[in-house]
Amino acid sequence: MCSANITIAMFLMACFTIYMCYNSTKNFAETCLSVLKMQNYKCTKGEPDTILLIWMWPFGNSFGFGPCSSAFDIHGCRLTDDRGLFNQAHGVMFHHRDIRRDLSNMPQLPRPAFQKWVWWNMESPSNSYPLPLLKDLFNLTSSYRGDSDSPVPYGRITDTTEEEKKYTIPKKDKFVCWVVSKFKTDFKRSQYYTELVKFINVSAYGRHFNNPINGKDYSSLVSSCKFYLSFENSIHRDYVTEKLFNALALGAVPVVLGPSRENYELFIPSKAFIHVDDFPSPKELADHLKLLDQNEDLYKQYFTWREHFVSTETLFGLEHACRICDHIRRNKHYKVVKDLNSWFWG
Ligand SMILES: *[C@@H]1O[C@H](CO)[C@@H](O)[C@H](O)[C@H]1NC(C)=O
Ligand SMILES: *[C@@H]1O[C@H](CO)[C@@H](O)[C@H](O)[C@H]1NC(C)=O
Ligand SMILES: CC(=O)N[C@H]1CO[C@H](CO)[C@@H](O)[C@@H]1O
Repeated sequence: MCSANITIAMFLMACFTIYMCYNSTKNFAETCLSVLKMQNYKCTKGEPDTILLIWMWPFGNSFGFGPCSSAFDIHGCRLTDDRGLFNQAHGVMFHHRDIRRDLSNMPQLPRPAFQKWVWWNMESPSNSYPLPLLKDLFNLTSSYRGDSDSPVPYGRITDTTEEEKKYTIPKKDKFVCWVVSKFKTDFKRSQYYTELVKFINVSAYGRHFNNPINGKDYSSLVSSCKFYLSFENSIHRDYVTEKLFNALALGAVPVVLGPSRENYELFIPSKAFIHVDDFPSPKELADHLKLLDQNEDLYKQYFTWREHFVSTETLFGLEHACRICDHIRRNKHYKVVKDLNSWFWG
């Protein structure tokens, strides 16, 4: 919806003013026409909303359609899961992990020429599988990858408000913590952890350690740790998940294992985290953590970024839908994703 009402009101006032103030021989309508010419104003009623159809809910879970306008300042988007709107939809979103191998749950109707199909995936290549039939099907991509048409990282570092600048590091009664659900011995993170605990004690939680932690205790637990092992389950470019952004938001210094330090620095300030690759071996990392544990001033340096920024988590689902809808609205040109599989899994 454009600000059409305000524009029309201003337009009529301009007509009226000119009509009254100048001894014009023209009638009111003619005066208006000349104002239109003067303004070169296209009197459109406002562009119709861009319709984005969510063909399948991610993992079957509805995330609820909040308005894109209040959450992301994105206007002119209408999100729907009503398949009856297929022929009108400007974009249709398909969640990769919910697509059947034989595509039997994809639309069987002919696709309108203007419609763009969006491939949507937040899982890493290791946690999702390429489907051969998806090769030349999509027009746009929505994922955590920075080179997606509509990239949505798992979290963001944003400016603080004046209120948020007053920050105190939460009280600590734990040294290094880790919460993990999947502990597979072939995961790099499991191997690193096994070495690390030879040199330091880690407070470990989760199913694998028979020490489950429920959702509501998670935040206070992480806040009470000096360091948090933000270890990714698989190593891929830009695959930097909520394990990192949560630790930053909750005031534990993240020790990361994932893509390169350089890659992390595209997302968060270089001095906000410790990378396992900063050290030749787990022993040296352990020594550094022990040093920081003893030296409050050194430890505090990992929080200087916090004077200027905060860490915020992505609203899974809604943010993807709103951002891709906005992208479709702004980019009307023809576009195809040539070889999805070699781009994402190659
Ligand atoms: C872990 O903590 C226990 C009890 O405080 C201590 O005896 C042990 O030496 C610690 N282990 C390491 C590797 O620091
Ligand atoms: C979208 O991609 C498909 C498959 O590559 C293509 O046939 C179609 O014309 C494209 N549509 C638009 C609007 O770009
Ligand atoms: C401002 C304006 O339009 N003035 C016009 C008023 O009417 C006389 C006579 O028709 C014109 O000569 C002026 O230009």
